[in-house]
Amino acid sequence: MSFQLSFPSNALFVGHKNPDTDCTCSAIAAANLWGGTPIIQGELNPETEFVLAQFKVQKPAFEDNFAGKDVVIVDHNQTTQSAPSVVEANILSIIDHHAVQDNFFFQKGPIHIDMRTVASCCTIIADYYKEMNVEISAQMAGVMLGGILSDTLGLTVPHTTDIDREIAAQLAEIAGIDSVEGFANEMLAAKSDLSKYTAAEILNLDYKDFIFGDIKIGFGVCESLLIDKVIAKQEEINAAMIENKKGGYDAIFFAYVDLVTKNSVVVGADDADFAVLEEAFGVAKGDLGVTLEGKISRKNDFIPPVSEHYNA
Ligand SMILES: [Mn+2]
Repeated sequence: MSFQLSFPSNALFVGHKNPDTDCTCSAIAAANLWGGTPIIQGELNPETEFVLAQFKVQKPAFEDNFAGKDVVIVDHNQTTQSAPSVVEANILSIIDHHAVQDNFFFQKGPIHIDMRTVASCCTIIADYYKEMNVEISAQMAGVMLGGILSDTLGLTVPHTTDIDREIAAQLAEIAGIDSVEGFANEMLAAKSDLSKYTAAEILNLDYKDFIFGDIKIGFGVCESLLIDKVIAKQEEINAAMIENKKGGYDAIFFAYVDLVTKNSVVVGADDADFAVLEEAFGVAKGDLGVTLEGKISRKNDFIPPVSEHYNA
């Protein structure tokens, strides 16, 4: 007899706050595989909406009360990325690909944890379908492909692994996507259309809280093919950052990520935040902020030096 992962049918598959395509599609595909309900903890971004519409997959239900509920956490492992009630949930499993740092979902008893060094949580979920010999429908292949292409920016980020590439190719075939690059570009275009959002919404669209000891920071990221249109709103975005900082934060950071050049400019809410950035990255502030060439990933490029700075 060998270990077989299974969950009760009332399990909630929960992605992180400020949902992105990878966490949403991981929750959908995992709930489809094991049975249960996919959950989002916020409004979907335009890229995720595009992917779900493309494969005619229903948007998951919103939920942020997890007290006493059976929960499978996907695409995050820190309490700071979930609603506060998650500490009262009965967490059954954590399936993720992020660094284990502070504020881990510690539990009283043993739980199933599967953390892999791949570039997308959807890669892990797709691998479970293969391991469990469950046929992947065209719809599920499409959403999982969407998650992988989102987190890897079309398989281009340096931390993309061969497993991500191999699984993406298999999913593309099942989903009937002839050109992975073409589909990835459509996703990037959908993600880059931020015309309907206010500056505060842009700041909070892909925004995560981090706690390093006594320090709490917020870190927003905006990835766009049309980053100049976002930079044009820098004054309003800065005002929104100052507003966020009043909510009990020690610092607020925001990265303007240019998907054309693959460079980023990271800004702080005020001079104190900029001083942290200059020290953490060893780069002097320019007109807009701290320019990081060839660095675009919050998980791999932005958070490690900031974490090191605060934990030093
Ligand atoms: Mn992810």
